[in-house]
Amino acid sequence: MTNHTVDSGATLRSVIAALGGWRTIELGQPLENGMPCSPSHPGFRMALLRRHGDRVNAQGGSGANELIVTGGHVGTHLDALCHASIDGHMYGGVDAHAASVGGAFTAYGVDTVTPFLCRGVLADIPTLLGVARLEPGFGITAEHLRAAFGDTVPGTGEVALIRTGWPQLYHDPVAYVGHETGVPGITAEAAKYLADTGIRAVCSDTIATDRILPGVGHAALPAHGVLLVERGVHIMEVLTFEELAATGAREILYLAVPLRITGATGSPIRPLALVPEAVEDAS
Ligand code: UVW
Repeated sequence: MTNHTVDSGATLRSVIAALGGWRTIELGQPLENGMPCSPSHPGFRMALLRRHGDRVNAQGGSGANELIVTGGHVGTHLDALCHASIDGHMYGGVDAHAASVGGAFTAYGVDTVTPFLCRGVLADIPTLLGVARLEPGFGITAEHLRAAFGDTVPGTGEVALIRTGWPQLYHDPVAYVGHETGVPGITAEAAKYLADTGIRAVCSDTIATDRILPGVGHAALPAHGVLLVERGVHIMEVLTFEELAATGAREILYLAVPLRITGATGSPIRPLALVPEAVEDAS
């Protein structure tokens, strides 16, 4: 064993020991039949194909397994840059049609997205405005974001977590999706402000990140165009920041990993926040 290996091991143990005093908070929603799903995407289904006892071996053992069917943008997920185009072009001017010939994107697919292990900063807009959750169709502006971040603006390679309080409606898929009734979200101007900070991703607790105006539906998503197509900033959706907000923590260690689905436009993720216990105690 070399000295380098010994030092690495010691460093690793001290990092792990330090994180041992930290609390892990789930930022994603469970995947289950009947959960909210955007009208633009196929839903999620899980069916047990084999139950215990369906096939039993000579030793009395049996295995159970399931079939899972899902869209890439269903539940808590990440949008790869190839998910959106404007006038036939994706981020960097790539021809969207040419990049998808063959049934999988050859540019900016979700398999090219490396894991997120970085600082995340929460913009808690309901707390800023003194409400439980934002109104349907409410537009979060750059001014709201500046006020919510204060002196903890996220920076290059980091992620911004935008809280609307909308997961309070997650049990009601029609209200949560808000196709007719609307959903709060960021404006295109707010998306430009976020991209200007240098962040790698915007994480939202709604199904579309963009605001959905009542009566307008999910057809127009201008912040998607700014982030994915013009600025190369990923989007993660259907997160929840309710538990995190209650701790009082505004800066976290953010962890999320998309699946390496070759040439896909999106992937389920399981995002986590790590916060020091001291922050939790302070809330
Ligand atoms: C919606 O806009 C509903 O989701 P996505 O951005 O993944 O298409």
